[in-house]
Amino acid sequence: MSANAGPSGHQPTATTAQRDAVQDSAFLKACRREPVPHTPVWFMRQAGRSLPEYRKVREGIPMLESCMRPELVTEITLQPVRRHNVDAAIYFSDIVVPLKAIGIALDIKPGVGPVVENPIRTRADLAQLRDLTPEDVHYVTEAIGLLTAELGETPLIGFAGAPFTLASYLVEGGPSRTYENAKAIMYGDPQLWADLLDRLAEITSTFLKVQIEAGASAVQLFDSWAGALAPADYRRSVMPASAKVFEAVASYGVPRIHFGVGTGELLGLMGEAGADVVGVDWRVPLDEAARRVGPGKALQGNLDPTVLFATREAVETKTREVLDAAAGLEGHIFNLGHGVMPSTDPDALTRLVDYVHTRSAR
Ligand code: 1CP
Repeated sequence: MSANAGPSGHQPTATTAQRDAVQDSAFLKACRREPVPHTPVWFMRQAGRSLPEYRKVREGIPMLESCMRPELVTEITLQPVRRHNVDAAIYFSDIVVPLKAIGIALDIKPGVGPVVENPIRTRADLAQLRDLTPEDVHYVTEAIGLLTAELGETPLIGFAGAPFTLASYLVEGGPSRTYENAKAIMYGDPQLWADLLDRLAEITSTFLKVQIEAGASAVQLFDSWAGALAPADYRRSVMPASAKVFEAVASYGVPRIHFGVGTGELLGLMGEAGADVVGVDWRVPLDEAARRVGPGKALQGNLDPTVLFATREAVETKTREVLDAAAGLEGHIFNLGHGVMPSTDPDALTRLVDYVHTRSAR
């Protein structure tokens, strides 16, 4: 336990000195586009997946249940911080946790992903989407209290799924490559679509507020599958709901990161939606991404996650390419262009953090 676990069994919380140190961290400075001692680095999906110590503590515990156990969440979130020396932790949970918390019948199937029992396809189905209250996710507040005390000077990133990506699971009933049912509603019944995304924006806003109020010092909105949309459709049918989420948490003053895969054509709009930091996948070099996003935003990314399967020399060469492309940016947070792949060698990640830190030291 940390030194500041309360005297009489009170839940530990971060001290003022810890909170100041977090604000001074390279990660938050880069998000705010301030000078940094080195380029900060963390990895999407760094918790879980590739780590043997993760598989060990998860043994026999279903994914959604593990998200509801504060001590376990704390341990899993800390594992990559201990092992890799990353500059930020990401809260261990899943984008469908708030949907489960309001009573939607869904499960996360190993090797598949989220599966929804009664997909939402009609106006009557919208009744499944009641408002989320902080009490519905009390375990998140508890876990973040424990975590911020343990993390000390390392910032914690909270996250949520963006309305479109959540809708893709709810409408399709599970993972999809084409989103035909979701797009059928988007094109064919724009009012039902707008109402669905608006409900999801409310739920997502509350979920992020809970995490910020509990101590998360940045948030990331994952619109992982937005790259399936043409810019005009994104602007008309998706961006208003994501903008509503960013606006809902604006007053907290914590950096807001916006990420999607295959979003080269959407980068400008994803910044416009209200993000402070735009996440970029590996398809667009960061200097070009900066031109598309425009001034006033930091960028996060963007090493191809499969590069980690190549030789050490190749990893270093590709990492230098990312750092060089980012050299003129106002703020850069090094990350992969999408999540860590489960079969990645954890030592390759540790070496990568060290390489980015050394190479970018100023
Ligand atoms: O980043 C971290 O280390 C924290 C953990 C985390 C995050 C940020 C998990 C745990 N899920 C997520 C977000 C998430 N979940 C996203 C956005 C990020 C991304 O694009 O990678 C998405 C799209 C999901 C949905 C989801 N949950 C999938 C993808 C399915 C598909 O459509 O291809 C999967 C496989 C899950 C299950 C899941 N979530 C997390 C873990 C460790 C697992 C695997 C659990 C298991 O099978 O036991």
